Parts: sequence; structure tokens; C-alpha cells
Amino acid sequence: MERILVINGPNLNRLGTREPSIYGDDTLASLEQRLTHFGEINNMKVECRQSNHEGILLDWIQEAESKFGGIVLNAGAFTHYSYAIRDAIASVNIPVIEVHISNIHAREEFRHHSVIAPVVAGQIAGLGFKGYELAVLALLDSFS
Ligand code: DHK
Repeated sequence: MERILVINGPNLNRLGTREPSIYGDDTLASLEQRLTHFGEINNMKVECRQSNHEGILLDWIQEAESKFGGIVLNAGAFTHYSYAIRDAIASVNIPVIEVHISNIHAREEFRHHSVIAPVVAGQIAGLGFKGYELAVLALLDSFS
């Protein structure tokens, strides 16, 4: 069975209470439940993790190469400036799809630029939680 790792980065543990007009009212727990269920009905194992710490995200990306077929990554604000996360993605031989709940291109200028965009398989932004499911589907498609 294919395995996909979903990684949420800094401040995404605050979904549900954090700026609901931008990120919605639903919690990280409900997102993770939804993705786990989505994996089950699509015959794959989706594992979800969240951390506020850059080094932990780096470890998970590196380790995923030997355990997962692909990664769905919302790196939060690290998206905009972490060359370390960019290099970790570039170093692994599995596809990574970048997801943002909000449309980063329609927000503050500093969010328009993603330093990880050049090394990911694709980017989904602005579609809310649905974007994670679409990323999982895109990975599943890439396996066949
Ligand atoms: C989440 C964050 O935490 C922000 O720092 C990004 C992203 C946008 C999102 O839309 O999911 O700028």
C-alpha cells in the first residue's frame, strides 16, 4: 500500500483559532482526520505530522525518502525564507507537493515568494483544506 506523509509546519497547530477569516474554523485535528479517512477510501496510508521547529521538519523530509512515496508539505512561513527546507526537499528522491490553505499570491508581498517552489513537484494554494486532498490525489496519480 502506498504511504504518503503530510507535514504541517509552524503555527498550523493553531488552525481553528488562528485568523479564522483566512484559515477557516476547522482544527488541525479535523484536517488530519479528514486526510487519514481520505487515504483509507483511496487505498493508501496517509500519515500526518505537525511541528513548529525547522530542524524537525528537515529530519522528517530526509527520513521520508525511505518510508513514503511522497510528501504533502505546508511549511507555513518557512515557505518564504527557509533555504534549509528547500535544500532538504531537493535532496530527496520522492515528490513533494507544496500546499497553502490561503492564496499566498493574494496576500502580503512577503508571502508571494516561495523559496521551495522551484524544487517541488507542484504548488496548490488558496483552496483551503481541499488543497491537501488534491495534493494526495496528485501523488497517488504519480505513482501509477
Ligand atoms: C500558512 C502559513 O502559516 C503562512 O505563514 C503562509 C500558509 C501561508 C497557508 O496559507 O497555509 O504564508
